[in-house]
Amino acid sequence: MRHLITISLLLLPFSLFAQAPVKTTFVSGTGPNDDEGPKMICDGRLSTKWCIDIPHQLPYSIVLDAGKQTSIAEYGFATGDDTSSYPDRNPVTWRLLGSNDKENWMPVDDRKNDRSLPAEDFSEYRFKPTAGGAKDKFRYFRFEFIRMAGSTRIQLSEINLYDKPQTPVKATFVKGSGRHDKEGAPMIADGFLFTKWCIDEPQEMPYSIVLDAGGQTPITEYRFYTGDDTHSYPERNPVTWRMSGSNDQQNWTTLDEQKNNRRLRDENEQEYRFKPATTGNYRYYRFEFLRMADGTRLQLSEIKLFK
Ligand SMILES: [Ca+2]
Repeated sequence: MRHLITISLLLLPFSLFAQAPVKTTFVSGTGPNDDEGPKMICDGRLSTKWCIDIPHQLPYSIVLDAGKQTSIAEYGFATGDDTSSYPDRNPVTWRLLGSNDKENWMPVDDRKNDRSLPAEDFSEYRFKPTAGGAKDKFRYFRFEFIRMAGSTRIQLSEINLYDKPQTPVKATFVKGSGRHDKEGAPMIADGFLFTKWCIDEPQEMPYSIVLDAGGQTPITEYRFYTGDDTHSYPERNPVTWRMSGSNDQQNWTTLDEQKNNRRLRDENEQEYRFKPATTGNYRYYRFEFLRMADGTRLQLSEIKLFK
């Protein structure tokens, strides 16, 4: 119980700072209106989900009403309550269309075989639309889900529309493990994906990096970017790490812990997004890498923080 109270107190700043989605109402969607029906996709609760498997009705659709004409900077899919057990229900191919009359639809985004959604429960992942109508204003938005990762069953707990993009935090390098040579720790926050931090110094493990957010800033998302040659030199991605926050660089509070997380693939300069389990008002952020896919060699090209 005490643990629960601590967690909810830590989560409190999140609700104050996290960006609110555009208020949408449900118009129509594929599937029966039961307790795992399409209406669950925009009821504002992660604890309810849309979960259907009706192959003859593919592509599955969801139509949302934004209430007024709005351009969408990003949209977010939130995974279900048991996606870690059933990751094959994540959509991989879909379209987003916009309309002002529900008859004429313009393409807003188009994704083919996009495997960004993590095999994690209650995790929101955002997409930036890039199709022809991405910058146009629409009142109605229709999602068409064409293919899922492993089956015809889809599940998502929420779809959120955002009129502003998530805000990156300008973080500067403070210190890190290893020599500060051309593949040294400072390369993790120089803004370039073609420069990387690459280290294999087992005696210095866990490897750590400290970033300065410039002022007390609650972080709601962090992103790892794989190296420029991770495909040729696989198994250097981290699998076990810890993120902590501090205001004096001496007292650190753990914000996120990942154990044996194999989400990072052996591909070059790929982005992976993580939501810390908790957030707080900290200026300094430390990442400690305890284990890599194949032992002790780590490489990452960037770490970015978002508020
Ligand atoms: Ca870099």
